[in-house]
Amino acid sequence: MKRILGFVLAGILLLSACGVSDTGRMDGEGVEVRDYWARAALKDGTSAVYMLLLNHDAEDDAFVGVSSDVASALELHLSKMGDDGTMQMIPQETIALPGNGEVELKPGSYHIMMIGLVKDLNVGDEITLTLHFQNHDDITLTVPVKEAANMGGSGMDGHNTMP
Ligand SMILES: [Cu+2]
Repeated sequence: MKRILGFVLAGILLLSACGVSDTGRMDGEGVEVRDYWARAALKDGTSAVYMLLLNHDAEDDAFVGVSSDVASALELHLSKMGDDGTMQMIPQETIALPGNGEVELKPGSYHIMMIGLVKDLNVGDEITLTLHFQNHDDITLTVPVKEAANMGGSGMDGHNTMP
C-alpha cells in the first residue's frame, strides 16, 4: 500500500517535470530515485550517499557514475564483509539496474563515496549531485545531509574518515 502511494506521488512529480522534458516519456517510465541522503562528515574527509534507484522501464540499465562539486572525487563502492571479518569497500565500475527492478544504496552495501569533501557536511545541509546512467538521462538531485546514527549503519562506509 505504501508502495502504491509512492508511485502515485512519483507520477505527480513526473507530471510536473514533463514541461522540461523533451523525451516524450509516459508517466511512470524511466529511472526514479527515492529516499536519498548523505552522511554528515567533515571537510577534507569522506562521506557516503545512499538512495533507492528504481528502473520503471523493461530494459536493463546501469548506474555508471556521479558528478558533484562537493568532493574532489566521487566513486561507486560496495561494502562487503571480508574473510578477516573487517568491512571492505570495493570500487564498482557500474551498479546494475535491472529492467523493472531496483537497487538500494545503503550502509553496508552499495553507496556513492565522496572523497575529499570541500566543506563540512552538517545535518540539515543540502548538496547537489548529478547521477549518470547508461541508458537514461542524467538525474540531478538535491540531497539532504543526515546523521548516520539514525540509520543503524553508523559509519560503516566511512570508518576511516574520523581521526
Ligand atoms: Cu566507500
